[in-house]
Amino acid sequence: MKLYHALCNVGKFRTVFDFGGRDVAHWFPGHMAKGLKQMRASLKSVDCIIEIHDARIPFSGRNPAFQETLDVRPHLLILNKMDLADLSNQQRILKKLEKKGVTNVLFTDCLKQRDDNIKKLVPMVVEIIESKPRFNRDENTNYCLMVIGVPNVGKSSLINSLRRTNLKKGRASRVGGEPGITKAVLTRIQVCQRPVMHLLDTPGVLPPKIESVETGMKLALCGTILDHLVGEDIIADYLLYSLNRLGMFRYDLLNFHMVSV
Ligand SMILES: Nc1nc2c(ncn2[C@@H]2O[C@H](COP(=O)(O)OP(=O)(O)OP(=O)(O)O)[C@@H](O)[C@H]2O)c(=O)[nH]1
Ligand SMILES: [Mg+2]
Repeated sequence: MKLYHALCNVGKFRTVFDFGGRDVAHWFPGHMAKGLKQMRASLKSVDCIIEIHDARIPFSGRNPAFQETLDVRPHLLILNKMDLADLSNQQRILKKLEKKGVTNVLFTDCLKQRDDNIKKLVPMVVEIIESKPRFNRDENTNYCLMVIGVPNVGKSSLINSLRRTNLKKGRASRVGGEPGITKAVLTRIQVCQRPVMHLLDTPGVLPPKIESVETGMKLALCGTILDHLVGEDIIADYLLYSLNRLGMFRYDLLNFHMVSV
């Protein structure tokens, strides 16, 4: 119904979105705390954290718990699904992230058969790790990385893409269109032979306290929260509101761009 009203009002676009006093608490299942605990327990053997986030929302919805609890290791931020994002102002995104202290950033498309940026990952990670002391693990020449991020951003796809690119090997981790495909911290999966590099896949973990309903809505639009928990109609209405606000009236192009958020 709301969507119908919004469509009838084209020309009088809303400047604010009415979230109707929604409470985001129930969008975030309790099992995610368990996932974070498992990650912390596996940290000892980890040389570098690879945090993946959706390139369409580079400034919203990253889990602050990752920074707080896992920040003891060097960090690389991957902005994945770049094929769905408007990256005409990539430099502005990088500058803004740098101001927030995020200096190691790589844009990727894990579905692409040959993504040049995926090829850059191993050398970039080696450089990041070697620029810091290796926590009593200097004698070990193998690298172990942990892949973290909110649900459905492509953590398992990245692992498969790295295996395809570096080892010419098939899938090792299950991928799916819905959040919550990976359920537990998995065993080590090899992704490179020279140097020997393993990754730990992890379940997606949403922030326990989301900063605002709007951020929650952006996360929902990117498929990180199951649609029915939020409500399909309000997600569609928020998408319409966002497209109108950005002056994008090709509603058939459901490839929304929210790079400034
Ligand atoms: N367009 C596009 N889709 C992608 C990309 N990477 C992954 N996907 C899709 O995103 C969905 C989620 O991918 P997964 O690899 O299962 O994501 P995940 O982060 O491991 O998800 P959870 O284990 O549920 O937390 C799948 O439908 C993938 O095919 C990408 O670069 N571009
Ligand atoms: Mg997964």
